Amino acid sequence: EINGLTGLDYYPAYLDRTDQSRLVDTFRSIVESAPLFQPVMPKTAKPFSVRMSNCGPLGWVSDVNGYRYQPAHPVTGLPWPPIPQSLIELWSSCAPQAPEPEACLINFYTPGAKMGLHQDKDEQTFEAPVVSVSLGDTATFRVGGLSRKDPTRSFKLASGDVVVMGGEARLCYHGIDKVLEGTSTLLKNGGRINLTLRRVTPPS
Ligand code: MD3
Ligand code: FE
Repeated sequence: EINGLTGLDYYPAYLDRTDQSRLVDTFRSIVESAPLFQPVMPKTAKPFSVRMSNCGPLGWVSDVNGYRYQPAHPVTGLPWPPIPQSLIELWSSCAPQAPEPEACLINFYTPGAKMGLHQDKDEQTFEAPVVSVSLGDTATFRVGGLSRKDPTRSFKLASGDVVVMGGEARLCYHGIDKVLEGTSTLLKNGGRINLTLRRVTPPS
C-alpha cells in the first residue's frame, strides 16, 4: 500500500536476474515479429517518447483517432504474438482470482523518454488488476489519486520489480517521470522495458 491507496501492491525484486534475462530474450523475440511502433496522441498527432508493442489477443494502440485495443499490429497488420507462458504464470501468481490476461502492453523507454500522468481506462472492465514488470534501467514512477489534482507520490521502479494495481488503485493517475540512465546492466544498450498485463473484456 502506498499513499493510503488500497490495491497497490509493490513487490521489489520479484524477479531474479535469470528470470529478468529470460524476459529480455522473450521481449526480443516478440518485437522481431511485432516491431516497436511509435504511438501518437489522438487529435494532435504528437508522438509519444515511449515506443510500444504488445502480445496477446488484444493490444493497446494510440493514433490520431484515439486510444483503443485491437487484435492486430498497426503497422504490420498481423495478429499480436501470444503472451508467453512465463507472463501468464506471473499473472496467475499476482492476480490469482482474475480471469486470464488478454493484453500485454510493452513499453520501451530510451533515456529521456517519459509517460505523462494518466489513467488506464480503455479497458471494458476494471475488475482485474494491471500487473506491471520493470526491466532494465530504474525509473521514477509517480502515482496519485482518482482525480488529476490529487497529490502524487514518487517512487523508483527497478529491474525485476513487479507492481499490481487493483481495487481502488486500478484507476489512479500515474506516470513515469524519468528513466535513470546507467542504473542497470540488463540491457546491453540501456533503456527500460515495462510489461503490463491486462484484462480488457469482462469475463464470460
Ligand atoms: C497505476 N506504464 O503502460 S507501469 C502504462 O512503467 C503505464 O511503463 C508505466 O502506465 C510504465 O499504462 C507504469 C505501473 C502501472 C501500471 C498500471 C497502472 C501503474 C498503474 C494502472 C493504474 C494505476
Ligand atoms: Fe498506465
